[in-house]
Amino acid sequence: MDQLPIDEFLTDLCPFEKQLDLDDYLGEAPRWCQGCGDLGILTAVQKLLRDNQAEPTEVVCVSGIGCSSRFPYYLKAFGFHGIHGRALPISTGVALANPKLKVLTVMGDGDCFSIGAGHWVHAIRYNVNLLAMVLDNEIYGLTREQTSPTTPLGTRTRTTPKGAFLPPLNPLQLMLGVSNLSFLAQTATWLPQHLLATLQQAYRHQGLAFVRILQHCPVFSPQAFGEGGKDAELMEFLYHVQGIAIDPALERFGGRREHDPADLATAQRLASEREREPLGLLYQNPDLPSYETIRHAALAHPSPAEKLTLLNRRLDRLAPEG
Ligand SMILES: Cc1ncc(C[n+]2csc(CCOP(=O)(O)OP(=O)(O)O)c2C)c(N)n1
Ligand code: SF4
Repeated sequence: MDQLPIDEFLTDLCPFEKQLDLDDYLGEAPRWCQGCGDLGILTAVQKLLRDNQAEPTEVVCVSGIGCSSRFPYYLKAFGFHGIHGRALPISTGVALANPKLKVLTVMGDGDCFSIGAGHWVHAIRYNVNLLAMVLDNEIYGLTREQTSPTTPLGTRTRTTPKGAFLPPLNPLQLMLGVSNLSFLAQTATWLPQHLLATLQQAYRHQGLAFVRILQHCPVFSPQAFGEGGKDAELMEFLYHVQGIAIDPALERFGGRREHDPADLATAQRLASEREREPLGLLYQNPDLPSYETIRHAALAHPSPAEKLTLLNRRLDRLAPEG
């Protein structure tokens, strides 16, 4: 009798024991520019899925339009390369249609904070189960260097050759003012360990976990964020037992400040100061129910009085007219 090779025999015995590794999440070869921070984010997301042993068939990556929005091609999972500014409503639909899927939303700063701003605010309020990432390079990359909502005042771009006229939007401050915010963190592409640790915490969160990732774009905004983290004076790591762990090796990239992520008022103050970019978990409320939880609870468990009303309505339909 032929013998099964040992690997096949073990897989037959326990089909769910196969360990997923990084290769299982590799999609097409990325076509981002050399040195683009998006490459590091892709690696971090692949490690995140590997560490959580997420089946690629149970992950959906949804994006808008932009350099950053090419993400779904490069990640092996289900993908939806959507419409500029519309990644969040598409993601909301996916998450509500099948709550078992892990939904990863990828947007650029123009995508989310400009054309998608209305969706951005309401997605936060709805608190659907999503991991939403904004890859913020302070410029429109794909369309080659137009001013975005986060472009600093005075920056020369193709749309403002004499320098941006308006002070930039402060996305952290805005989000910390939206009712029902449940998770907000900030990290950066030149800090791979911090980036992965932040995504891990966001992945575990129930509700909308929003992560703004300061993204180095060496082509159109090389000067942004102190030339991609070179100026440690501009950055400050937030630490707390409930927050994101900080490797001591990171200290040369910025200062440190203790911050309790349950403290909304201090998070709002930190976000508005703007002297230094806070890196870490700004705010988390694990007790806020997600929209799915609220809706499914309402549908699945009508109260006795609601059941009686529903029953009476059905019986009324059967009653003869007149
Ligand atoms: C409705 C619509 N308006 C405008 C565009 C043109 N457009 C495509 S990408 C983009 C901006 C991309 O910048 P950002 O969102 O910051 O992403 P990045 O390319 O920097 O990753 C614009 C204006 C479009 N595709 N669709
Ligand atoms: S233009 Fe900038 S954001 Fe776009 S791929 Fe190149 S480096 Fe990345």
